[in-house]
Amino acid sequence: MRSIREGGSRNGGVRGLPLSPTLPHKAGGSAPFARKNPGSIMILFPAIDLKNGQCVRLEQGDMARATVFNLDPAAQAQSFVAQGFEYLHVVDLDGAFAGKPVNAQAVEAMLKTIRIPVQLGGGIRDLATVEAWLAKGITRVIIGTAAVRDPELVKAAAKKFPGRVAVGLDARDGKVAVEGWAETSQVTVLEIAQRFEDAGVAAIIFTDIARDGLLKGLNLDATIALADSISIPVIASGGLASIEDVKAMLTPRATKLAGAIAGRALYDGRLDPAAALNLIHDARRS
Ligand code: AMZ
Repeated sequence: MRSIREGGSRNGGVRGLPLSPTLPHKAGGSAPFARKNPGSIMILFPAIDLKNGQCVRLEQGDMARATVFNLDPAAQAQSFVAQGFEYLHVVDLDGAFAGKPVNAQAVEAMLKTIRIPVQLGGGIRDLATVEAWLAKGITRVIIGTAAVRDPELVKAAAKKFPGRVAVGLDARDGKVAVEGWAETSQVTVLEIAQRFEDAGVAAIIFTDIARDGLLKGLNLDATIALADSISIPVIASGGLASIEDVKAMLTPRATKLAGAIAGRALYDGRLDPAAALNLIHDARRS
């Protein structure tokens, strides 16, 4: 078990928009995609995964199956902003394997370039690293491995930085994978998620590893089942393939979900950002 180190208490600059996926939302409405949960809105997060300072997509989290999509992550981030996205999802893949930040330079370059909120995961395993990223302008940190191995870290961080700590739970055969998904733990997603019910965690980002990077469609059934079992907002990740996934996210059965992460579908051009964001904005207005 890792020890929790106390760092400085500087509170980082919050970049404009939503700290948590639960934003004020106009209640009511009867459009086909109306969301009945007045406490949440759907956010579509474009993903930037960093490997060797470059922007890549993996297949099922396998570093040997990486496609480089952009040599310049800051330019990629800027392009997502220009497309109208509101909140960026960034993973330091080398960091997730190393257990500490590795692509910090690329992340900092992104933070200097864009002004929308950024959530960042990968290698965030102690309080000092949480604090350092929040101080640098990351809006919300994502904790994966340490949520399994060192749950007290998540609790301490969420207490100290309310609304700014998310938990990343990545499932392989129902069990949570850790250390860059190189290891599979013996615990289920629900078991881990329940540990944090009262901890003030902003969101659970649930990834179905079997689908990740393979454009198989989101695993909405499992994601909704998780969201129905806990009160923490849940964000769906892994496999988002087309506008059909976005539509499904906006149907009444998915109202509890707080968002979805889009990766390869955006890079491959299979998901038109304007069409996706229009649907989401229409749903918010309804
Ligand atoms: O694709 C992978 N192999 C991978 C990945 N995308 N491994 C970890 N991660 C992401 C998780 C989470 O956002 O989805 O890294 C974050 C967790 O990192 P850590 O270091 O806290 O376990």
